[in-house]
Amino acid sequence: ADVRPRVWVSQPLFGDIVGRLREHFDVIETAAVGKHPQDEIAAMLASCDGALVTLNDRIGAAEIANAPRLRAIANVGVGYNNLDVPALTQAGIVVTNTPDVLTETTADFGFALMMAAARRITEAERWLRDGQWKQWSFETMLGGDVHGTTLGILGMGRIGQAIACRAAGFRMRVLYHNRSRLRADIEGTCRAQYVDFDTLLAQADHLVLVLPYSPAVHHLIDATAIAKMKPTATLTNIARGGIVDEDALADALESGRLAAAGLDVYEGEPAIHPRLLALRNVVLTPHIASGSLATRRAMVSLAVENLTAALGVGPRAGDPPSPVNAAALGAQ
Ligand code: 8YV
Repeated sequence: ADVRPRVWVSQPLFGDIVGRLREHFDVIETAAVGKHPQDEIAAMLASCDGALVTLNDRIGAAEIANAPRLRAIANVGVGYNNLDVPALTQAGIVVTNTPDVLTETTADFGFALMMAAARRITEAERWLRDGQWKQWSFETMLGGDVHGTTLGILGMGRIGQAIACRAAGFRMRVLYHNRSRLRADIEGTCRAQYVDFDTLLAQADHLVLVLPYSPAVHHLIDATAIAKMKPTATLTNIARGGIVDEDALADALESGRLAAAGLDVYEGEPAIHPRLLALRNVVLTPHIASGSLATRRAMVSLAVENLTAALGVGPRAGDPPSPVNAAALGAQ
């Protein structure tokens, strides 16, 4: 008798969407939310043909060493730095991610975080809730402007471009830096101008990080980079925490070398750098930039579609909508 392929879902996701997997697969859902010990991940993968994972799950050569049946890993998220893609490709395992469906929602949030940092929205609310608003005064919680200033976007992919489009409505000048320059027509649509990294740092009133994480960009925003920024500038990070040297950022925010920051991602998340926690001029959110209900559902839905197709069943058998390593796909 045919043995149904088995897939692992590494944490509870939307049950009605994940349930679609049961049409083709035996599904093992881990009930615990959060990071699993690496040996537990390896043990799960050992008996599975596919897995639906999140940024909590780090998977590389060690975790797949005893997983002979494993053919596909669908990451719920556009960023996949939790996965060692070269090692998985080597093993012929298809990796997929969830681009596009989260672009606009994530851009909304990046813009909101930048505005909250510039206009001190959460700091002001905290002050009010603390009962410190005794009387209206002209000089309460003065912030920096957003409209008419220069927005710097580091990483001009889909989300960066969506942020640039929003900036047009605020009559901002948009500068960007990216591994490669955009095509002229796309630059025109985004009304964004390409500059080198140092110029971006020097001219941005609000710098937003939206680049994918790789070891090459680890602590790209360090003390040296921050020293090139305007002391009135804000820094917003909706990419990955490891891009920013949090000690250097805390130094700059404490000393007034930088006006404010908006952070949705952290190097050791969910742990937060204690010096950042203690500062007033930083807005801190728990990695929720893609977190509208509709978008998170669309992400899981796309991941389910990817996993099903990558495992060779369903309407798109063999043709997952968003593969990361097309080479592994061809090899199957
Ligand atoms: C996800 C993200 O919530 O897409 C990404 O890269 O960081 C977030 O949208 C996260 O990846 C879930 O796994």
